Amino acid sequence: MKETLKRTWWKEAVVYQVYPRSFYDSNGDGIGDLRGVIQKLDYLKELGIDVIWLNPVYKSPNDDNGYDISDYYDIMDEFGTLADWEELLLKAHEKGIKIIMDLVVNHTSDEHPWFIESRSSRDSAKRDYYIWMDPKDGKEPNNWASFFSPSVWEWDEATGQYYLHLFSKKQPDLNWKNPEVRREVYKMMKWWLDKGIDGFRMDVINALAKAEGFPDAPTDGKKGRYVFCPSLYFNQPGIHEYLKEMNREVLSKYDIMTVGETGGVTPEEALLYVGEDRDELNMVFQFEHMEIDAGPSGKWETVPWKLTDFKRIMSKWQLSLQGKGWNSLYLNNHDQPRMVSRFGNDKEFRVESAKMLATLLHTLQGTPYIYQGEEIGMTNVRFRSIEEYNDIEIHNFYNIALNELGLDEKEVMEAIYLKGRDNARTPMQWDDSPNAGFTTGKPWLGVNPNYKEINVAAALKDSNSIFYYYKKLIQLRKENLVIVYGDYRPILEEDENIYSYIRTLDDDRILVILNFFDRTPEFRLPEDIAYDSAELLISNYNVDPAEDLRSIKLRPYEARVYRIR
Ligand code: TEU
Ligand code: CA
Repeated sequence: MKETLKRTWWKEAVVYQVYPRSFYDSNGDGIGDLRGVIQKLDYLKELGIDVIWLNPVYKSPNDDNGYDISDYYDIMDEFGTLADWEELLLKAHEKGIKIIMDLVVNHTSDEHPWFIESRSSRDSAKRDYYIWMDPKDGKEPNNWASFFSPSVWEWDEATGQYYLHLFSKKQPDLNWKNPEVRREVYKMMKWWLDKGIDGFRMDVINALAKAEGFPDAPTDGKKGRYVFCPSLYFNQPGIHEYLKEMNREVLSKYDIMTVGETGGVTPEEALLYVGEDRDELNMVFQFEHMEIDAGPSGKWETVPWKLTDFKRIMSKWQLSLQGKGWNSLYLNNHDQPRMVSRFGNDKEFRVESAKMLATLLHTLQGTPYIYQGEEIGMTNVRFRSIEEYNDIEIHNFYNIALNELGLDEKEVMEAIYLKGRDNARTPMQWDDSPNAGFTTGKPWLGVNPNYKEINVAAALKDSNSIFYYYKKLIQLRKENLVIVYGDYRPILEEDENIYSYIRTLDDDRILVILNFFDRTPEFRLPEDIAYDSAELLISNYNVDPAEDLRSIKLRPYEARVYRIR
Protein backbone atom coordinates (compact mmCIF):
# COMPACT_ATOMS: atom_id res chain seq x y z
CA MET A 1 0.00 0.00 0.00
CA LYS A 2 1.26 3.45 -0.88
CA GLU A 3 2.65 4.69 2.42
CA THR A 4 1.69 8.21 1.32
CA LEU A 5 -1.95 7.18 0.90
CA LYS A 6 -4.01 9.47 3.13
CA ARG A 7 -7.31 7.61 3.57
CA THR A 8 -10.38 9.82 3.88
CA TRP A 9 -13.88 8.60 4.73
CA TRP A 10 -15.74 10.76 2.20
CA LYS A 11 -13.43 9.59 -0.58
CA GLU A 12 -14.33 5.96 0.20
CA ALA A 13 -18.03 6.65 0.67
CA VAL A 14 -20.95 6.15 -1.71
CA VAL A 15 -23.63 8.84 -1.39
CA TYR A 16 -27.37 8.24 -1.97
CA GLN A 17 -29.45 11.31 -2.78
CA VAL A 18 -32.94 11.35 -1.24
CA TYR A 19 -35.46 13.80 -2.71
CA PRO A 20 -37.82 13.44 0.28
CA ARG A 21 -40.92 14.75 -1.54
CA SER A 22 -40.81 11.73 -3.86
CA PHE A 23 -39.16 9.11 -1.68
CA TYR A 24 -41.85 7.57 0.59
CA ASP A 25 -45.08 8.97 2.00
CA SER A 26 -45.70 7.63 5.53
CA ASN A 27 -48.99 9.42 6.30
CA GLY A 28 -51.02 9.17 3.10
CA ASP A 29 -51.07 12.85 2.15
CA GLY A 30 -49.42 12.06 -1.19
CA ILE A 31 -46.17 13.78 -0.27
CA GLY A 32 -43.01 11.98 0.80
CA ASP A 33 -41.79 12.83 4.29
CA LEU A 34 -39.08 12.27 6.91
CA ARG A 35 -40.86 9.39 8.61
CA GLY A 36 -40.96 7.80 5.16
CA VAL A 37 -37.18 8.08 4.93
CA ILE A 38 -36.86 6.54 8.41
CA GLN A 39 -38.98 3.59 7.29
CA LYS A 40 -36.68 2.98 4.30
CA LEU A 41 -33.32 3.18 6.09
CA ASP A 42 -33.01 -0.63 6.10
CA TYR A 43 -33.45 -0.64 2.32
CA LEU A 44 -30.56 1.83 2.01
CA LYS A 45 -28.51 -0.23 4.45
CA GLU A 46 -29.13 -3.30 2.28
CA LEU A 47 -27.88 -1.38 -0.76
CA GLY A 48 -24.72 -0.61 1.23
CA ILE A 49 -24.53 3.18 0.87
CA ASP A 50 -22.62 5.26 3.43
CA VAL A 51 -24.10 8.76 3.23
CA ILE A 52 -27.53 10.22 2.51
CA TRP A 53 -27.69 13.64 0.83
CA LEU A 54 -31.09 15.00 1.87
CA ASN A 55 -32.54 17.62 -0.51
CA PRO A 56 -33.88 20.65 1.43
CA VAL A 57 -36.31 19.80 4.25
CA TYR A 58 -36.50 23.27 5.84
CA LYS A 59 -39.71 25.32 6.09
CA SER A 60 -40.63 26.46 2.60
CA PRO A 61 -43.64 27.60 0.54
CA ASN A 62 -42.34 25.14 -2.09
CA ASP A 63 -42.26 27.52 -5.02
CA ASP A 64 -39.14 25.56 -6.00
CA ASN A 65 -39.78 22.44 -3.90
CA GLY A 66 -37.80 23.47 -0.85
CA TYR A 67 -35.08 25.54 -2.53
CA ASP A 68 -36.98 28.61 -1.31
CA ILE A 69 -36.44 28.57 2.44
CA SER A 70 -38.59 30.62 4.82
CA ASP A 71 -37.08 29.26 8.08
CA TYR A 72 -33.62 27.60 8.19
CA TYR A 73 -34.25 26.35 11.73
CA ASP A 74 -37.40 24.32 11.23
CA ILE A 75 -38.76 21.48 9.09
CA MET A 76 -41.21 21.95 6.21
CA ASP A 77 -44.77 21.16 7.38
CA GLU A 78 -45.31 18.53 4.69
CA PHE A 79 -42.15 16.65 5.70
CA GLY A 80 -42.85 16.44 9.46
CA THR A 81 -41.24 17.96 12.54
CA LEU A 82 -37.79 18.69 13.93
CA ALA A 83 -38.34 15.69 16.24
CA ASP A 84 -38.86 13.50 13.16
CA TRP A 85 -35.64 14.88 11.70
CA GLU A 86 -33.75 14.18 14.95
CA GLU A 87 -35.05 10.59 14.89
CA LEU A 88 -33.96 10.17 11.27
CA LEU A 89 -30.43 11.36 12.10
CA LEU A 90 -30.22 9.14 15.18
CA LYS A 91 -31.48 6.03 13.36
CA ALA A 92 -29.30 6.66 10.32
CA HIS A 93 -26.23 6.99 12.54
CA GLU A 94 -27.22 3.84 14.44
CA LYS A 95 -27.14 2.03 11.08
CA GLY A 96 -23.77 3.54 10.18
CA ILE A 97 -25.26 5.92 7.62
CA LYS A 98 -24.18 9.56 7.65
CA ILE A 99 -26.44 12.45 6.60
CA ILE A 100 -25.47 15.61 4.74
CA MET A 101 -27.96 18.45 4.40
CA ASP A 102 -28.60 20.77 1.46
CA LEU A 103 -27.27 24.27 2.18
CA VAL A 104 -29.24 26.87 0.19
CA VAL A 105 -27.77 30.28 0.98
CA ASN A 106 -27.52 32.02 -2.37
CA HIS A 107 -31.14 33.02 -1.80
CA THR A 108 -34.04 32.61 0.62
CA SER A 109 -37.79 32.48 0.10
CA ASP A 110 -39.53 35.84 -0.24
CA GLU A 111 -41.55 34.64 2.76
CA HIS A 112 -38.44 34.53 4.96
CA PRO A 113 -38.74 37.12 7.81
CA TRP A 114 -35.45 38.67 6.62
CA PHE A 115 -36.95 39.49 3.23
CA ILE A 116 -40.29 40.58 4.64
CA GLU A 117 -38.39 43.09 6.78
CA SER A 118 -36.00 44.04 3.97
CA ARG A 119 -38.82 44.88 1.55
CA SER A 120 -40.81 46.78 4.22
CA SER A 121 -38.88 50.00 3.61
CA ARG A 122 -35.73 51.44 2.05
CA ASP A 123 -34.53 52.28 5.58
CA SER A 124 -35.15 48.79 6.95
CA ALA A 125 -32.25 47.43 9.02
CA LYS A 126 -32.32 44.38 6.75
CA ARG A 127 -32.60 46.24 3.44
CA ASP A 128 -29.01 45.27 2.59
CA TYR A 129 -29.59 41.59 3.33
CA TYR A 130 -30.74 41.47 -0.30
CA ILE A 131 -29.82 43.15 -3.60
CA TRP A 132 -32.04 46.15 -4.35
CA MET A 133 -31.48 48.53 -7.28
CA ASP A 134 -33.16 51.56 -8.85
CA PRO A 135 -34.64 51.25 -12.35
CA LYS A 136 -32.32 52.07 -15.24
CA ASP A 137 -33.94 54.10 -18.04
CA GLY A 138 -37.28 53.20 -16.50
CA LYS A 139 -36.76 49.45 -16.57
CA GLU A 140 -34.77 46.55 -15.04
CA PRO A 141 -31.20 47.43 -13.97
CA ASN A 142 -29.81 44.98 -16.57
CA ASN A 143 -30.82 42.36 -19.15
CA TRP A 144 -29.98 39.17 -17.24
CA ALA A 145 -32.40 36.26 -17.76
CA SER A 146 -33.42 34.21 -14.75
CA PHE A 147 -33.37 30.40 -14.63
CA PHE A 148 -37.06 30.41 -13.76
CA SER A 149 -38.60 33.60 -15.05
CA PRO A 150 -37.85 36.07 -17.86
CA SER A 151 -35.87 38.68 -15.90
CA VAL A 152 -33.74 38.31 -12.73
CA TRP A 153 -35.31 41.57 -11.49
CA GLU A 154 -38.68 41.87 -9.77
CA TRP A 155 -40.25 45.34 -9.31
CA ASP A 156 -41.34 46.26 -5.78
CA GLU A 157 -43.96 49.03 -6.05
CA ALA A 158 -43.97 49.84 -2.34
CA THR A 159 -40.33 50.95 -2.25
CA GLY A 160 -39.84 51.79 -5.94
CA GLN A 161 -36.88 49.45 -6.49
CA TYR A 162 -36.14 46.09 -8.12
CA TYR A 163 -34.72 43.12 -6.23
CA LEU A 164 -32.45 40.45 -7.75
CA HIS A 165 -33.45 36.78 -8.05
CA LEU A 166 -31.39 34.46 -10.24
CA PHE A 167 -34.12 31.88 -9.83
CA SER A 168 -37.81 32.49 -9.18
CA LYS A 169 -39.17 35.85 -7.98
CA LYS A 170 -39.97 34.02 -4.75
CA GLN A 171 -36.22 33.30 -4.31
CA PRO A 172 -34.55 36.70 -3.69
CA ASP A 173 -30.75 36.53 -3.73
CA LEU A 174 -28.97 37.24 -0.46
CA ASN A 175 -26.37 40.02 -0.48
CA TRP A 176 -23.18 38.20 0.46
CA LYS A 177 -21.27 41.47 0.53
CA ASN A 178 -23.08 42.15 3.80
CA PRO A 179 -21.01 40.69 6.70
CA GLU A 180 -24.20 40.42 8.77
CA VAL A 181 -25.66 38.01 6.18
CA ARG A 182 -22.50 35.88 6.25
CA ARG A 183 -22.53 35.82 10.07
CA GLU A 184 -26.18 34.70 10.09
CA VAL A 185 -25.41 31.92 7.59
CA TYR A 186 -22.41 30.65 9.57
CA LYS A 187 -24.49 30.66 12.76
CA MET A 188 -27.18 28.56 11.08
CA MET A 189 -24.61 26.12 9.64
CA LYS A 190 -23.10 25.57 13.11
CA TRP A 191 -26.57 25.00 14.55
CA TRP A 192 -27.10 22.07 12.16
CA LEU A 193 -23.53 20.78 12.51
CA ASP A 194 -23.82 20.82 16.29
CA LYS A 195 -26.89 18.58 15.89
CA GLY A 196 -24.50 16.04 14.38
CA ILE A 197 -24.94 16.22 10.61
CA ASP A 198 -22.03 15.01 8.56
CA GLY A 199 -21.72 17.85 6.05
CA PHE A 200 -23.42 19.88 3.35
CA ARG A 201 -24.22 19.83 -0.34
CA MET A 202 -24.08 23.53 -1.22
CA ASP A 203 -26.65 24.90 -3.66
CA VAL A 204 -25.30 27.11 -6.52
CA ILE A 205 -22.52 27.97 -4.11
CA ASN A 206 -20.35 29.60 -6.80
CA ALA A 207 -23.02 32.25 -7.45
CA LEU A 208 -22.65 34.08 -4.11
CA ALA A 209 -20.56 36.83 -5.73
CA LYS A 210 -22.01 38.61 -8.77
CA ALA A 211 -20.17 40.65 -11.44
CA GLU A 212 -19.34 44.06 -9.98
CA GLY A 213 -21.88 46.67 -11.03
CA PHE A 214 -24.27 44.10 -12.60
CA PRO A 215 -23.25 44.94 -16.19
CA ASP A 216 -25.57 44.06 -19.09
CA ALA A 217 -24.93 40.69 -20.72
CA PRO A 218 -23.76 40.83 -24.36
CA THR A 219 -26.74 39.97 -26.54
CA ASP A 220 -24.69 38.90 -29.64
CA GLY A 221 -27.83 38.46 -31.64
CA LYS A 222 -29.63 36.19 -29.16
CA LYS A 223 -33.43 36.28 -29.42
CA GLY A 224 -35.52 37.50 -26.48
CA ARG A 225 -35.24 40.60 -24.29
CA TYR A 226 -33.28 38.89 -21.52
CA VAL A 227 -29.98 37.05 -21.87
CA PHE A 228 -28.97 33.96 -19.89
CA CYS A 229 -25.50 34.81 -18.59
CA PRO A 230 -24.15 32.51 -15.85
CA SER A 231 -20.65 33.81 -16.65
CA LEU A 232 -21.68 37.04 -14.89
CA TYR A 233 -22.58 35.38 -11.57
CA PHE A 234 -20.72 32.05 -11.47
CA ASN A 235 -17.09 32.04 -10.23
CA GLN A 236 -16.91 35.82 -9.87
CA PRO A 237 -14.19 37.73 -7.95
CA GLY A 238 -14.88 37.46 -4.23
CA ILE A 239 -16.31 33.95 -4.22
CA HIS A 240 -13.16 32.31 -2.87
CA GLU A 241 -12.84 34.86 -0.09
CA TYR A 242 -16.38 33.97 1.02
CA LEU A 243 -15.67 30.21 0.95
CA LYS A 244 -12.33 30.59 2.76
CA GLU A 245 -14.10 32.60 5.45
CA MET A 246 -16.87 29.93 5.63
CA ASN A 247 -14.20 27.25 5.97
CA ARG A 248 -12.32 29.21 8.65
CA GLU A 249 -15.44 30.15 10.64
CA VAL A 250 -17.34 26.83 10.31
CA LEU A 251 -16.23 23.92 8.13
CA SER A 252 -12.71 23.52 9.51
CA LYS A 253 -14.12 22.93 12.99
CA TYR A 254 -15.88 19.63 12.10
CA ASP A 255 -15.03 16.24 10.56
CA ILE A 256 -17.47 16.62 7.69
CA MET A 257 -17.75 16.43 3.91
CA THR A 258 -18.74 19.29 1.63
CA VAL A 259 -19.75 19.20 -2.03
CA GLY A 260 -20.48 22.44 -3.84
CA GLU A 261 -22.86 22.66 -6.79
CA THR A 262 -20.79 24.78 -9.16
CA GLY A 263 -22.28 25.30 -12.62
CA GLY A 264 -19.90 26.39 -15.35
CA VAL A 265 -16.58 25.43 -13.74
CA THR A 266 -13.59 24.14 -15.68
CA PRO A 267 -11.21 21.68 -13.97
CA GLU A 268 -8.79 24.55 -13.33
CA GLU A 269 -11.53 26.60 -11.64
CA ALA A 270 -12.76 23.51 -9.76
CA LEU A 271 -9.28 23.09 -8.25
CA LEU A 272 -9.62 26.57 -6.77
CA TYR A 273 -12.64 25.20 -4.84
CA VAL A 274 -11.44 21.68 -4.02
CA GLY A 275 -7.63 21.79 -4.12
CA GLU A 276 -6.33 19.96 -1.04
CA ASP A 277 -4.37 23.14 -0.22
CA ARG A 278 -7.27 25.55 -0.73
CA ASP A 279 -9.20 25.17 2.55
CA GLU A 280 -12.55 25.71 0.83
CA LEU A 281 -14.59 22.59 -0.20
CA ASN A 282 -13.93 18.87 -0.58
CA MET A 283 -15.71 18.26 -3.90
CA VAL A 284 -17.86 20.02 -6.48
CA PHE A 285 -20.57 18.93 -8.90
CA GLN A 286 -19.34 20.07 -12.30
CA PHE A 287 -21.69 20.09 -15.30
CA GLU A 288 -19.49 19.72 -18.38
CA HIS A 289 -20.52 16.10 -19.04
CA MET A 290 -24.14 16.98 -18.27
CA GLU A 291 -24.16 19.61 -21.01
CA ILE A 292 -22.69 17.38 -23.72
CA ASP A 293 -26.14 16.96 -25.32
CA ALA A 294 -27.16 20.65 -24.99
CA GLY A 295 -27.36 22.80 -28.14
CA PRO A 296 -26.27 26.45 -28.59
CA SER A 297 -29.53 27.71 -27.06
CA GLY A 298 -29.05 25.62 -23.90
CA LYS A 299 -30.33 22.45 -22.29
CA TRP A 300 -33.74 22.44 -23.93
CA GLU A 301 -32.10 22.01 -27.35
CA THR A 302 -30.88 18.39 -27.37
CA VAL A 303 -28.14 17.51 -29.83
CA PRO A 304 -26.41 14.17 -30.55
CA TRP A 305 -23.16 13.54 -28.69
CA LYS A 306 -20.10 11.42 -29.46
CA LEU A 307 -18.58 8.98 -27.00
CA THR A 308 -15.10 10.30 -27.82
CA ASP A 309 -16.20 13.76 -26.62
CA PHE A 310 -17.76 12.28 -23.48
CA LYS A 311 -14.54 10.34 -22.78
CA ARG A 312 -12.42 13.44 -23.34
CA ILE A 313 -14.47 15.35 -20.75
CA MET A 314 -14.37 12.55 -18.18
CA SER A 315 -10.63 11.94 -18.71
CA LYS A 316 -9.87 15.65 -18.46
CA TRP A 317 -11.61 15.81 -15.07
CA GLN A 318 -10.02 12.56 -13.85
CA LEU A 319 -6.49 13.62 -14.83
CA SER A 320 -6.80 17.30 -13.80
CA LEU A 321 -7.96 16.54 -10.25
CA GLN A 322 -5.88 13.37 -9.70
CA GLY A 323 -3.57 13.90 -6.74
CA LYS A 324 -4.73 17.52 -6.27
CA GLY A 325 -8.47 17.41 -5.55
CA TRP A 326 -11.39 14.99 -5.69
CA ASN A 327 -14.17 14.35 -8.23
CA SER A 328 -17.85 13.82 -7.62
CA LEU A 329 -19.25 11.13 -9.93
CA TYR A 330 -22.86 11.42 -11.06
CA LEU A 331 -25.12 11.22 -14.11
CA ASN A 332 -28.41 11.78 -12.25
CA ASN A 333 -29.92 14.09 -9.72
CA HIS A 334 -33.22 15.89 -8.99
CA ASP A 335 -32.46 18.47 -11.71
CA GLN A 336 -31.48 16.06 -14.48
CA PRO A 337 -33.38 13.53 -16.60
CA ARG A 338 -32.92 9.86 -15.73
CA MET A 339 -29.51 8.62 -16.86
CA VAL A 340 -30.68 5.32 -18.37
CA SER A 341 -33.01 7.29 -20.68
CA ARG A 342 -30.42 9.97 -21.48
CA PHE A 343 -27.11 8.10 -21.71
CA GLY A 344 -28.30 4.47 -21.94
CA ASN A 345 -31.25 2.68 -23.47
CA ASP A 346 -34.52 2.60 -21.53
CA LYS A 347 -36.15 0.12 -23.88
CA GLU A 348 -34.79 -3.32 -24.79
CA PHE A 349 -31.40 -2.77 -23.09
CA ARG A 350 -32.55 -0.89 -19.99
CA VAL A 351 -31.02 -3.37 -17.52
CA GLU A 352 -27.74 -3.85 -19.37
CA SER A 353 -27.22 -0.13 -20.02
CA ALA A 354 -28.17 0.88 -16.46
CA LYS A 355 -25.56 -1.56 -15.16
CA MET A 356 -22.96 -0.34 -17.66
CA LEU A 357 -23.44 3.31 -16.63
CA ALA A 358 -23.29 2.31 -12.96
CA THR A 359 -20.00 0.52 -13.64
CA LEU A 360 -18.58 3.77 -15.03
CA LEU A 361 -19.67 5.81 -12.02
CA HIS A 362 -18.37 3.28 -9.50
CA THR A 363 -14.95 2.58 -11.03
CA LEU A 364 -13.72 6.11 -11.84
CA GLN A 365 -11.74 8.05 -9.26
CA GLY A 366 -14.10 10.13 -7.10
CA THR A 367 -17.15 9.77 -4.87
CA PRO A 368 -20.20 8.23 -6.59
CA TYR A 369 -23.62 9.81 -6.02
CA ILE A 370 -26.64 7.54 -6.55
CA TYR A 371 -29.91 9.40 -7.14
CA GLN A 372 -32.99 7.65 -5.72
CA GLY A 373 -34.42 5.16 -8.21
CA GLU A 374 -31.24 5.00 -10.30
CA GLU A 375 -30.41 1.70 -8.53
CA ILE A 376 -33.56 0.08 -9.98
CA GLY A 377 -33.23 1.69 -13.43
CA MET A 378 -36.11 4.17 -13.20
CA THR A 379 -36.69 6.00 -16.49
CA ASN A 380 -37.95 9.33 -17.83
CA VAL A 381 -41.68 9.91 -17.91
CA ARG A 382 -44.04 11.27 -20.63
CA PHE A 383 -47.07 12.98 -19.11
CA ARG A 384 -49.73 13.79 -21.70
CA SER A 385 -50.26 17.45 -20.81
CA ILE A 386 -48.28 20.32 -19.27
CA GLU A 387 -50.82 20.46 -16.43
CA GLU A 388 -49.48 17.16 -15.12
CA TYR A 389 -46.04 18.71 -14.59
CA ASN A 390 -45.08 20.47 -11.33
CA ASP A 391 -41.61 21.93 -11.86
CA ILE A 392 -41.34 25.73 -11.98
CA GLU A 393 -38.49 25.43 -14.49
CA ILE A 394 -40.62 23.33 -16.85
CA HIS A 395 -43.57 25.73 -16.65
CA ASN A 396 -41.34 28.75 -17.21
CA PHE A 397 -39.73 27.11 -20.24
CA TYR A 398 -43.15 26.09 -21.61
CA ASN A 399 -44.51 29.64 -21.34
CA ILE A 400 -41.42 31.36 -22.78
CA ALA A 401 -41.04 28.78 -25.58
CA LEU A 402 -44.67 29.07 -26.69
CA ASN A 403 -45.26 32.77 -26.09
CA GLU A 404 -41.87 34.36 -26.78
CA LEU A 405 -39.96 31.94 -28.99
CA GLY A 406 -43.00 30.81 -30.98
CA LEU A 407 -42.16 27.09 -30.79
CA ASP A 408 -45.03 24.67 -31.37
CA GLU A 409 -46.36 22.75 -28.42
CA LYS A 410 -45.34 19.32 -29.77
CA GLU A 411 -41.65 20.26 -29.91
CA VAL A 412 -41.87 21.97 -26.50
CA MET A 413 -43.35 18.84 -24.91
CA GLU A 414 -40.68 16.72 -26.61
CA ALA A 415 -37.99 18.94 -25.07
CA ILE A 416 -39.66 18.52 -21.67
CA TYR A 417 -39.72 14.75 -22.14
CA LEU A 418 -35.99 14.78 -22.82
CA LYS A 419 -34.72 17.27 -20.23
CA GLY A 420 -37.45 18.26 -17.75
CA ARG A 421 -36.52 17.98 -14.08
CA ASP A 422 -39.78 16.16 -13.25
CA ASN A 423 -38.31 13.12 -15.03
CA ALA A 424 -36.29 12.66 -11.85
CA ARG A 425 -39.05 13.65 -9.44
CA THR A 426 -41.78 11.07 -10.14
CA PRO A 427 -42.41 9.04 -6.98
CA MET A 428 -39.98 6.28 -6.04
CA GLN A 429 -41.34 2.96 -7.31
CA TRP A 430 -41.48 0.59 -4.31
CA ASP A 431 -43.79 -2.14 -5.61
CA ASP A 432 -46.54 -2.86 -8.18
CA SER A 433 -49.43 -1.82 -5.89
CA PRO A 434 -51.36 1.39 -6.70
CA ASN A 435 -49.08 4.46 -6.86
CA ALA A 436 -46.11 2.09 -6.81
CA GLY A 437 -46.49 1.76 -3.05
CA PHE A 438 -45.26 5.36 -2.66
CA THR A 439 -48.46 6.63 -1.10
CA THR A 440 -51.94 5.49 -0.12
CA GLY A 441 -53.13 8.99 -1.07
CA LYS A 442 -53.04 10.97 -4.32
CA PRO A 443 -49.38 11.45 -5.25
CA TRP A 444 -48.25 15.10 -5.54
CA LEU A 445 -46.77 14.22 -8.96
CA GLY A 446 -47.88 11.38 -11.25
CA VAL A 447 -46.23 7.97 -10.89
CA ASN A 448 -44.41 6.66 -13.95
CA PRO A 449 -46.80 4.08 -15.48
CA ASN A 450 -43.90 1.60 -15.84
CA TYR A 451 -43.89 1.07 -12.06
CA LYS A 452 -45.59 -2.29 -12.55
CA GLU A 453 -42.38 -3.73 -14.00
CA ILE A 454 -39.82 -1.33 -12.51
CA ASN A 455 -40.00 -1.33 -8.70
CA VAL A 456 -37.96 -2.19 -5.60
CA ALA A 457 -39.96 -5.29 -4.66
CA ALA A 458 -39.35 -6.85 -8.07
CA ALA A 459 -35.67 -5.89 -7.92
CA LEU A 460 -35.15 -7.46 -4.50
CA LYS A 461 -36.65 -10.73 -5.77
CA ASP A 462 -34.40 -10.85 -8.86
CA SER A 463 -30.77 -11.81 -8.18
CA ASN A 464 -29.88 -10.39 -11.61
CA SER A 465 -31.48 -6.99 -10.93
CA ILE A 466 -29.80 -3.61 -11.28
CA PHE A 467 -30.18 -3.25 -7.50
CA TYR A 468 -27.92 -6.22 -6.73
CA TYR A 469 -25.47 -5.05 -9.36
CA TYR A 470 -25.20 -1.68 -7.55
CA LYS A 471 -24.86 -3.51 -4.26
CA LYS A 472 -21.96 -5.51 -5.67
CA LEU A 473 -20.29 -2.38 -7.16
CA ILE A 474 -20.51 -0.67 -3.76
CA GLN A 475 -19.04 -3.76 -2.10
CA LEU A 476 -16.20 -3.86 -4.67
CA ARG A 477 -15.17 -0.33 -3.71
CA LYS A 478 -14.96 -1.33 -0.08
CA GLU A 479 -12.85 -4.38 -0.86
CA ASN A 480 -10.51 -2.80 -3.43
CA LEU A 481 -8.77 0.47 -2.52
CA VAL A 482 -7.44 0.59 -6.08
CA ILE A 483 -10.98 1.52 -7.16
CA VAL A 484 -11.03 4.47 -4.74
CA TYR A 485 -7.43 5.69 -4.84
CA GLY A 486 -5.93 4.12 -7.99
CA ASP A 487 -4.49 6.38 -10.68
CA TYR A 488 -6.66 6.66 -13.81
CA ARG A 489 -5.32 5.96 -17.30
CA PRO A 490 -7.63 5.96 -20.31
CA ILE A 491 -6.99 3.55 -23.20
CA LEU A 492 -8.56 3.29 -26.68
CA GLU A 493 -9.42 7.00 -26.43
CA GLU A 494 -10.38 7.23 -30.10
CA ASP A 495 -12.72 4.22 -30.01
CA GLU A 496 -16.23 5.47 -30.75
CA ASN A 497 -18.08 2.67 -28.96
CA ILE A 498 -15.92 1.55 -26.06
CA TYR A 499 -14.87 3.47 -22.97
CA SER A 500 -11.93 1.68 -21.34
CA TYR A 501 -9.43 2.64 -18.68
CA ILE A 502 -7.01 1.24 -16.16
CA ARG A 503 -6.83 2.09 -12.44
CA THR A 504 -3.50 1.44 -10.72
CA LEU A 505 -2.51 1.51 -7.06
CA ASP A 506 1.01 0.22 -6.42
CA ASP A 507 1.06 -3.10 -8.26
CA ASP A 508 -2.71 -3.57 -8.17
CA ARG A 509 -4.39 -2.89 -11.54
CA ILE A 510 -7.97 -3.08 -12.69
CA LEU A 511 -9.17 -2.82 -16.26
CA VAL A 512 -12.62 -1.44 -17.04
CA ILE A 513 -14.30 -2.14 -20.39
CA LEU A 514 -17.62 -0.43 -21.23
CA ASN A 515 -19.56 -0.74 -24.49
CA PHE A 516 -21.71 2.42 -24.56
CA PHE A 517 -24.11 1.35 -27.32
CA ASP A 518 -26.26 -1.50 -28.63
CA ARG A 519 -23.64 -2.32 -31.28
CA THR A 520 -21.19 -5.25 -30.92
CA PRO A 521 -17.68 -3.77 -31.30
CA GLU A 522 -14.45 -5.69 -30.79
CA PHE A 523 -12.35 -4.78 -27.75
CA ARG A 524 -8.64 -5.16 -28.46
CA LEU A 525 -6.23 -4.86 -25.55
CA PRO A 526 -3.43 -2.43 -26.52
CA GLU A 527 -0.07 -4.13 -27.05
CA ASP A 528 1.61 -2.05 -24.35
CA ILE A 529 -0.59 -3.53 -21.65
CA ALA A 530 1.05 -6.72 -20.54
CA TYR A 531 -0.79 -9.17 -18.39
CA ASP A 532 -0.47 -12.80 -17.37
CA SER A 533 -3.78 -13.37 -15.70
CA ALA A 534 -7.10 -11.64 -15.33
CA GLU A 535 -9.69 -12.02 -12.59
CA LEU A 536 -13.24 -10.96 -13.54
CA LEU A 537 -14.59 -8.75 -10.72
CA ILE A 538 -18.01 -7.84 -12.14
CA SER A 539 -19.87 -7.90 -15.47
CA ASN A 540 -23.44 -7.34 -16.69
CA TYR A 541 -23.48 -10.49 -18.82
CA ASN A 542 -22.41 -14.08 -18.19
CA VAL A 543 -18.74 -14.09 -19.09
CA ASP A 544 -16.27 -16.97 -19.42
CA PRO A 545 -13.68 -15.89 -16.83
CA ALA A 546 -10.99 -17.65 -18.85
CA GLU A 547 -11.76 -15.64 -22.02
CA ASP A 548 -8.62 -14.12 -23.54
CA LEU A 549 -8.65 -10.32 -23.00
CA ARG A 550 -6.59 -9.56 -26.07
CA SER A 551 -9.68 -9.61 -28.24
CA ILE A 552 -13.30 -9.63 -27.06
CA LYS A 553 -16.48 -9.25 -29.11
CA LEU A 554 -18.62 -7.14 -26.80
CA ARG A 555 -22.40 -7.46 -26.50
CA PRO A 556 -24.76 -4.44 -26.38
CA TYR A 557 -23.88 -2.21 -23.42
CA GLU A 558 -21.53 -4.89 -22.08
CA ALA A 559 -19.51 -3.89 -19.01
CA ARG A 560 -16.59 -5.83 -17.54
CA VAL A 561 -14.15 -5.08 -14.72
CA TYR A 562 -11.02 -7.21 -14.38
CA ARG A 563 -8.14 -7.30 -11.99
CA ILE A 564 -5.13 -7.83 -14.28
CA ARG A 565 -1.75 -9.17 -13.17
O1 TEU B 1 -29.75 24.15 -9.18
C1 TEU B 1 -28.94 25.17 -9.72
C2 TEU B 1 -29.10 25.20 -11.19
O2 TEU B 1 -28.28 25.67 -11.92
C3 TEU B 1 -30.35 24.68 -11.72
O3 TEU B 1 -30.85 25.69 -12.51
C4 TEU B 1 -30.08 23.42 -12.51
O4 TEU B 1 -28.74 23.32 -12.91
C5 TEU B 1 -30.91 23.50 -13.75
O5 TEU B 1 -32.23 23.53 -13.27
C6 TEU B 1 -30.68 22.30 -14.64
O6 TEU B 1 -31.42 22.53 -15.79
C7 TEU B 1 -29.93 24.29 -7.77
C8 TEU B 1 -30.86 23.17 -7.31
O7 TEU B 1 -30.24 21.92 -7.58
C9 TEU B 1 -32.15 23.31 -8.06
O8 TEU B 1 -33.04 22.24 -7.75
C10 TEU B 1 -32.79 24.63 -7.65
O9 TEU B 1 -33.95 24.82 -8.43
C11 TEU B 1 -31.82 25.80 -7.89
O10 TEU B 1 -30.50 25.55 -7.45
C12 TEU B 1 -32.29 27.02 -7.11
O11 TEU B 1 -32.11 26.78 -5.74
CA1 CA C 1 -46.55 12.49 3.68
